[in-house]
Amino acid sequence: STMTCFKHLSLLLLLIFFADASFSQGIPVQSGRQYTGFNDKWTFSKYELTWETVTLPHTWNAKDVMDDEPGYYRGTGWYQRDLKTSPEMKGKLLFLCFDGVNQETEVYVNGQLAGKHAGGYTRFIIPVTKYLKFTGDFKNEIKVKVSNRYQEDIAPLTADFTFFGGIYRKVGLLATDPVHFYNGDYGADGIYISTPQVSAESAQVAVKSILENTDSQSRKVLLNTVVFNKEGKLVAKKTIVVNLKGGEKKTILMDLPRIIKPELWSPDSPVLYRAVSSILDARDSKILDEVTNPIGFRWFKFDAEKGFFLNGSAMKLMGASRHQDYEGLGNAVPDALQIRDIELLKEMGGNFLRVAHYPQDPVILEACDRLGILASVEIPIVNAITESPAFTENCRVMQQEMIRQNFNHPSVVMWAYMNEVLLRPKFGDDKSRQELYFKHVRELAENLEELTRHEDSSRYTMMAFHGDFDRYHKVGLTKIPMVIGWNLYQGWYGGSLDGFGQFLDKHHRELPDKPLLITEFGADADPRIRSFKPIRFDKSVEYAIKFSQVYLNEMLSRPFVNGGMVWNLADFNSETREETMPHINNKGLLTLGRQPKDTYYLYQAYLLNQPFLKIASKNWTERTGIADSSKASCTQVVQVATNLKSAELFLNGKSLGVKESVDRMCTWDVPFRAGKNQLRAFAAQHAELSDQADIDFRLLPYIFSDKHSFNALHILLGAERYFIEAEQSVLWTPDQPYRKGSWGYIGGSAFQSGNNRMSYGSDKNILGTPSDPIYQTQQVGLTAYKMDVPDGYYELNLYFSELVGGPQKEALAYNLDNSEVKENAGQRIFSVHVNGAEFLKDFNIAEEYGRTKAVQKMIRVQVTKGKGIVLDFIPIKGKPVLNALSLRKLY
Ligand code: GCB
Repeated sequence: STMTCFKHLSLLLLLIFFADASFSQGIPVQSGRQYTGFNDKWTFSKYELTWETVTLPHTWNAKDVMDDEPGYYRGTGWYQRDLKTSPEMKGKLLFLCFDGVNQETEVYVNGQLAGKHAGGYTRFIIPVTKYLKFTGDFKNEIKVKVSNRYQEDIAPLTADFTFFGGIYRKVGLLATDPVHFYNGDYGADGIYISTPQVSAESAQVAVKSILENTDSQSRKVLLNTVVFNKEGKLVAKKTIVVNLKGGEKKTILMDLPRIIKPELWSPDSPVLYRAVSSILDARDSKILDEVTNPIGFRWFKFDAEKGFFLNGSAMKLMGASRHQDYEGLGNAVPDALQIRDIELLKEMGGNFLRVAHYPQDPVILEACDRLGILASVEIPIVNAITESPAFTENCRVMQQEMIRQNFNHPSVVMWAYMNEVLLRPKFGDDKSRQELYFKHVRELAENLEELTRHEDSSRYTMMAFHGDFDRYHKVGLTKIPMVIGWNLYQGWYGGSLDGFGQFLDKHHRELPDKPLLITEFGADADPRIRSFKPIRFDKSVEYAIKFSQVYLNEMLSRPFVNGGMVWNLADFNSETREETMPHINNKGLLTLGRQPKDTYYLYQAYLLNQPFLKIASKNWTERTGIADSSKASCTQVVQVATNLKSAELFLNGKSLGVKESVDRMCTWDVPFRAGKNQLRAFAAQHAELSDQADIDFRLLPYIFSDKHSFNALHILLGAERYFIEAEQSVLWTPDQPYRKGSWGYIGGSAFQSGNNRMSYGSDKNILGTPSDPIYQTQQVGLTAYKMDVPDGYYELNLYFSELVGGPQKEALAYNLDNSEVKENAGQRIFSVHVNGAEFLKDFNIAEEYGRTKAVQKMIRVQVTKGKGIVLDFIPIKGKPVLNALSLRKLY
């Protein structure tokens, strides 16, 4: 009826009214500066067809990096939002401030291009006033075009991390008066604070301020800088009168009165002062603009012989590098989670953050200032450069953005600009062309070095090199930066663990005047993989522990090593990686979702000053293993990480003895029983320190006729590693050669990839499963598999994957050993018989399923007359294989 129709109409109008009203709630106008969030009510579209509502930060790749397939969307995305003005806003200057957009941006206001930006990791500010309407419906359309495509003139060109696209950091709307601190200076806020002289007795503060008057009339203003101490007490103040002509921009340098006995800033006591800069109208003292910055009083020095000094005392810089992404979120990570990372670094005992490989969200350095973490920041020139004026110019702009935007952070002690730039030098097959390339790399380095020293003479410069000492030296790069950072992986990508200490000594011998930092070192640890025979590249947590102990010992014992940053604080996305966890680099001490691995506890034991004790493998709560012969228990190693001399471990209330710590670990052989096992660790001298873990142990029978309950077997063939499928609560055990009364393979050998120095089993991405390690190892050429199980009814699953051939893997740039991968992807055909009956006939995995695919075959088996289960593998072409096996007793 007309009545209901009218009702609907009014409801609709009401809705429109509310929707509209909420747009204008935006910016209440007041004098001076106002900075408000501009993150809600955006819509996003990839192809401008359908639009979805999004709140910033946002990335369009959060989901498509989580799939099994290689690649992710690298192209254009559009963002759109209304900006409602009001009559009172007229006369104000409005700016859109983007904290970070990856990586090319164009900002349109009411259809007109208002500004552009290149580079995904720095802040930029777009003035929008002149494109806005302050009449009519006051409605303005903001449209932002973003692209994360490959662009040869914008760094990074390639890197071991994923280039998530989108407006992935926050956006703010800045409103200022016509007289204001200039914000057209590379995204900075126009105020640069330095402390040219600091001691425990006194400190000097120098402030450079850039003021701008966009009015046509000249204005007389007061420029005021006030410094407050941490209690909020005024400790220094200076005011000068400034005359600004119409349209004038002026740079003012001022020295503040000396501050007597400043409280110094340090990791142990990160005391911050607060500098408030304001511009006041000289007539009525009305505040026209006001900006607050932190000050930390500290001085520091890097030394090639004695290491790093802060405020006159030696201090080894120990910490981590950090990437900015997070599980499920890509690079669009809320502030709280980012700040948490810095807290986790602090809780680990770290005092240094390498912000790598690019400047990160402003909250990161703010947190470093507050928590007392020293930092280096770098622009993302990674692996390679483009020899073009545009690339050089973009690098220079990024470097200036980085320095000016972060100039006032007391945490920052160095600026860096190239990471492993000679990792895979271009033109390897044309030596003279390559020489020219090297010359261009050197010139770019010199260019950025000079720029950096000119921009900021109070800090050090740094480049990070990979372990090819001679290459960097020959090209002339070792001379350029003030500090060299080495990224070293001896005992991981190549060489052996001793190589690390030898390398340190080589640098010390050959570059005795150049301070060095270890900017990277680390080994992958997939927390699902465990081993009691850890070896390089098995991805076990245990190998990473061993690796870390060696590296930490070597660095801590050499005073000339200024510091070391583990690679990496947390696991991170790297699309081109295809290892046990495809598309993820597992070198983090924390997982992608920031769960601590054992290595994190080890670092705590090395770095914390206060007494520390933790059961290192406390997160390995579901264990399995084969009973010690004729016993009702299985003995496995448990380690306790501690910085104390010794610790005592109890199993179900019974002491397993006091053990001395070796390399910050105490080690016990623990006889686990089936079911719950309670571990408690104590420190003799520190009764208050203890740790506890409840381990659920699934005991596998030594021989099936033992009385231990046996429900299921999950066996990885060709492997020495354990694999935990936590969601399914399935625990995989390494295989054994067949033993009478038990189980095991007969014949064959473990799979070795053509590229075996780089992988454990295969490092190919197995498609169709999140549990790649089940398929990445295999027994090749086995003739049989026997299980002497008791009579009963069983379900048997065989797991296969053709590991040879398959999609050509992009050579991993970090594989410094990578000998050409030559694979003989010939035919493989075999049959499998189960207790004499044909199960798989002429089985050709590659043909039926494709290569590197997860294949699972099930058969139910009746076992009678004590015959157990016998699988016969009958070769037809090539060698038979089996990757994994599981057996479940039904009845
Ligand atoms: C490096 C790179 C870093 C990689 C790391 C690795 O040397 O600088 O970007 O992620 O090695 O894990 O291989």
